[in-house]
Amino acid sequence: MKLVALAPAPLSIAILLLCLTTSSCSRLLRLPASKTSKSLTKEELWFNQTLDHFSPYDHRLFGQRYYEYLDDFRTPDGPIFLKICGESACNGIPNDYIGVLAKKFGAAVVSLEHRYYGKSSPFKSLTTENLKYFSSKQALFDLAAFRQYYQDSLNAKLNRSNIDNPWFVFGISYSGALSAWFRLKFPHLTCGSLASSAVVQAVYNFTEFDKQIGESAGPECKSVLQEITHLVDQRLGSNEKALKTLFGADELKIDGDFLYLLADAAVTAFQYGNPDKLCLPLIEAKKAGEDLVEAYATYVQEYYIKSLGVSVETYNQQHLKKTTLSGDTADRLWWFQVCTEVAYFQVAPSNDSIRSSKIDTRYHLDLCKNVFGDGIYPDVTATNLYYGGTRIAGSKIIFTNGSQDPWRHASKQTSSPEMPSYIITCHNCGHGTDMRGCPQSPLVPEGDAKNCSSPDAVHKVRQEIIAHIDLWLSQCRQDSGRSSI
Ligand SMILES: *[C@@H]1O[C@H](CO)[C@@H](O)[C@H](O)[C@H]1NC(C)=O
Ligand SMILES: *[C@@H]1O[C@H](CO)[C@@H](O)[C@H](O)[C@H]1NC(C)=O
Ligand SMILES: *[C@@H]1O[C@H](CO)[C@@H](O)[C@H](O)[C@H]1NC(C)=O
Ligand SMILES: *[C@@H]1O[C@H](CO)[C@@H](O)[C@H](O)[C@H]1NC(C)=O
Ligand SMILES: *[C@@H]1O[C@H](CO)[C@@H](O)[C@H](O)[C@H]1NC(C)=O
Ligand SMILES: CC(=O)N[C@H]1CO[C@H](CO)[C@@H](O)[C@@H]1O
Repeated sequence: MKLVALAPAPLSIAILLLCLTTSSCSRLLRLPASKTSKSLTKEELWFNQTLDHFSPYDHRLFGQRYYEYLDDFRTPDGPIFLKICGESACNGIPNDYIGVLAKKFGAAVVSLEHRYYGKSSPFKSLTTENLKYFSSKQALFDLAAFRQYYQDSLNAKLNRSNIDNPWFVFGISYSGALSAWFRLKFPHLTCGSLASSAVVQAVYNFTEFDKQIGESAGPECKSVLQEITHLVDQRLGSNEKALKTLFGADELKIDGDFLYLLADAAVTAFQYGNPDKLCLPLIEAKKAGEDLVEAYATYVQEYYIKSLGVSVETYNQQHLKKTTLSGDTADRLWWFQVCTEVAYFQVAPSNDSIRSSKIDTRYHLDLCKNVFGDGIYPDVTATNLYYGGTRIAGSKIIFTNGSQDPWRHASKQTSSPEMPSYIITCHNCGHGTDMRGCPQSPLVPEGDAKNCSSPDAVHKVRQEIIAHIDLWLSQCRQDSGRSSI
């Protein structure tokens, strides 16, 4: 399963910008965004970014896309919230709980597209050779450079220099890890960090992922899912063609790709807060003595493919090999990050697994080699050496996780001084529930939590988030007050 990269739902309401140059308006007039709007802004802005932050000889630049949302900004000294974009095209600033926080704190919200994703590709072709500047380390440096650029341009508009607004960084999932790592590596550039469902620990054989699916499903649903896996493995041996056709997945010639699609389709229900969409019909089918593989195919086709809009092609290694910029490049790009830095190989545990045992370490390594070439495999030890994994030695970072989310086992789930960690526990609390509410697919505006099975569990953690942002922003203001005297 990918991380949070759900295809953003089509945006129904475009926000009309009246303020063409921000310098010309102090309180930044804009049409009020509709309450049901799914994004705060979609107006893209551009910034010239350094291609290689780690070479003194290479001065090439590339265009990086970003967004700003200033409706609630308390000029001139309100905080600036840097919402980090992760492993997908960044088509705007989604109107999740950050919109509520911006209003509360009088904050500006800015968001930078991750290098290589969406329109921020430095190259016209994504060959393995061209991906050599594609890493979380470069991405963190991008954020630091952008933060400086944005502060300077804001100061220029406000006719001042050498003044810093208090900054705070936010991210969910991989960008949640970037949010924690940004505070770790550049503590002077942000007052604090919210790291929501932040996968800070690179994991090679990520067997806990599948195990969590079993726990999130509960015994009854789990056993049906295991029975389906068993039947699928059998039919793959006896009648492969009919089986793949049943799932609309004829194009997946490599069995591992096909089995990965089937595993992911189930994962999605738990990761994004829709467990009943999967489990209720399967348990019904089991009770009625119906063909379980057919019942599962209905779920995959009707829900995963049609309703969520996930494309079968996503799993096809032939598709992952495409280096052109046309279409959605995020699949290839995320696999590159998996295959070089973070792994999170979702291999079947040796005992009691939900997914097919054919989804093993070898499958993942073969994929990395087939898609990117010889010598491409993830060095998770180096990644954890660089960032510290769950032993990250940061400060002023809030970690949050959803109880049903398989990714939480790559996150920091225990509190330590200066780094509180919260688990939001409820039946449909998944990936990024604190920011996104329930369910997260489709995205609910302002991260509405009322359809979480325990809205109260979400509210409690949100109160903690607000308290920490408040405290750390005020400490930051005191410090900068002192240093400027
Ligand atoms: C980025 O660089 C291009 C080419 O040098 C230049 O035309 C453009 O104005 C620059 N953009 C910004 C935002 O600095
Ligand atoms: C900034 O300073 C310039 C030159 O002193 C002045 O013309 C301009 O009106 C000022 N702008 C603002 C927003 O104060
Ligand atoms: C991952 O699992 C494979 C297959 O079970 C095993 O050979 C390998 O040693 C494991 N690697 C790590 C780092 O745990
Ligand atoms: C395998 O899983 C089953 C079901 O959870 C459990 O009862 C059994 O003890 C496990 N066996 C081993 C060797 O861990
Ligand atoms: C909450 O659930 C109700 C009933 O299923 C549904 O009508 C409503 O649209 C949901 N609201 C949100 C914000 O998802
Ligand atoms: C802070 C917190 O809630 N920590 C809990 C996170 O979840 C693990 C189990 O997965 C518990 O052991 C921790 O107490």
